[in-house]
Amino acid sequence: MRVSLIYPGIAGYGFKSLGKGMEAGWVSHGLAHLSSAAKAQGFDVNLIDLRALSGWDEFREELYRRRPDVAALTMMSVDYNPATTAAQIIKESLPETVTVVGGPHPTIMVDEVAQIPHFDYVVTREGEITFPWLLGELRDGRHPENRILEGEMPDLDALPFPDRELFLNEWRKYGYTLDSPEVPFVPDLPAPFLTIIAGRGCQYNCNFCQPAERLLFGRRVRKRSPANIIAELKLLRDRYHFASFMFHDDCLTENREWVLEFCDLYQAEGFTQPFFCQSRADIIVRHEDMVQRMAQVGLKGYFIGFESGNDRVLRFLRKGTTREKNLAAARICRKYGIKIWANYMLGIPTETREEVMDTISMLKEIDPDWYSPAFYTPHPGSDLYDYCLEHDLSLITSHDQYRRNPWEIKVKGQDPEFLQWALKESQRRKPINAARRQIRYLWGRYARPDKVIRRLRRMLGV
Ligand code: B12
Ligand code: SF4
Repeated sequence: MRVSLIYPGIAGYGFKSLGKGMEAGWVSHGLAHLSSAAKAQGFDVNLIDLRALSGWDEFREELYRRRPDVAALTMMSVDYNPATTAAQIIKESLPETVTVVGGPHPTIMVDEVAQIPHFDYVVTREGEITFPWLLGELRDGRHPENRILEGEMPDLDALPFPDRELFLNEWRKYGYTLDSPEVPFVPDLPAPFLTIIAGRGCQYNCNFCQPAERLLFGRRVRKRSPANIIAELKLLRDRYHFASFMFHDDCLTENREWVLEFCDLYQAEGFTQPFFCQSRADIIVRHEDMVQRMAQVGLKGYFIGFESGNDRVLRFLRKGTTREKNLAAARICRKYGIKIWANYMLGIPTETREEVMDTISMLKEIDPDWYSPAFYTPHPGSDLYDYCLEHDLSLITSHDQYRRNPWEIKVKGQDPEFLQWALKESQRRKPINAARRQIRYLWGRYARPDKVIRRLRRMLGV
């Protein structure tokens, strides 16, 4: 039985976008896990990655070439249109092929997705147990009557490691002979670079995100054991000689003991590769010792959702932090040389101009290494999305608009000109900070003794 997994992630950069930044340079761990789970049960699995193709004609050609018995698609809300178009083309080209869809959007908006006739089966929640089961049923000629199947939670340590080669082999066919399994996104994470996931779920309750995470992964955070992560990292070290990596977990650091155990094992096994992960300001403030330990073993940067510099807005967002904690967390990061990727939002429902100005002033204090602003976007599955619908605030008319972009404001009642100004101003450093950074950059580039020695050696040929 031939199974084609289909990655529809072209909402951002479109077709022929492989290698362009995070969106088109990273594997989908969801599909990579489904692949290894299905292969473990003997199924023949391949991948069609829309990001590698030139357009829908080439997609049709790939379908005819592979003639899958089952085509399975993953879908975030933003992927709705390309995933639906792909399913329609599959049904037109190969009517016998059974189509299955799963992922965040089908889990959160199951009724909407179930209405699409091009999908034969909709799998909600996690797929590693249910998907191979469904394949087995289909192989044996049984077609489960229920089109909507609820996935089960697997024991994460018992799962085979995600099948990265599914993606990398496919990318190589299209000439992407990367010197890195995945695309690094900051100079602090050198190639070969890759991403990894240590667990699923999030115990926090931000209203612009939850309950989507709980719907997908359940109420409790489940983590792979540190030993299981280390075993995968060892395999990845042997196979790809990775020089850096990043954890994708929503919040790697919610469990201090887990983190400390991971750090001990990471060091004991001789790993020194730098890594990034997501954390939260309140956790950083609460567990400075953990931050220090992470920095000792290789942590180079945290993604932090500061979101706002105003306490009322932070309460409205149920963020569980305060402006003061945000600032304190940034100071702690600086103390241990950890770089800051600052996620924040502008144009949040109910937010006033003064409150936006608080976010701007907070960012000037934090002076992050990278600014990651977003105009607030109501994402299905979140309480704030429901609030926007109830108050008729959403300006979203197509699923494509769930994508973050710097030109489109997604909720009503905002002053676009002011928000565009705020977007720029929030990223303008204080002159003193800008000068300090410039000096540090020039020193690093031209005046570091090791670099000077290397340059001299190169010049002299010794
Ligand atoms: C890594 C990540 C990214 C990466 C994606 C890299 C990649 N190539 O996959 C990047 C940074 C590019 C990204 C971008 C965005 N992301 Co994102 N991302 C994540 C994150 C943190 C991890 C994804 C992951 O790998 N999870 C682990 C795997 C194992 O889980 P999974 O993919 O869900 O798959 C499991 C199940 O869903 C299911 N399943 C999935 N597919 C299928 C298919 C079938 C057939 C079956 C049976 C089952 C099944 O089985 C899988 C195994 O159990 C999640 C949050 C999270 N913790 O999952 C958010 C998340 C998926 N992202 C989200 C969002 C909103 C975005 C953005 C829209 C943000 C923005 N404003 O720009 C963009 C969209 C990018 C685009 N395509 O245009 C939301 C999606 C919400 C929604 N309603 O769709 C999430 C859930 C975060 C959140 N809580 O809000 N993201
Ligand atoms: S925004 Fe981040 S911390 Fe908040 S609930 Fe979602 S995943 Fe958790």
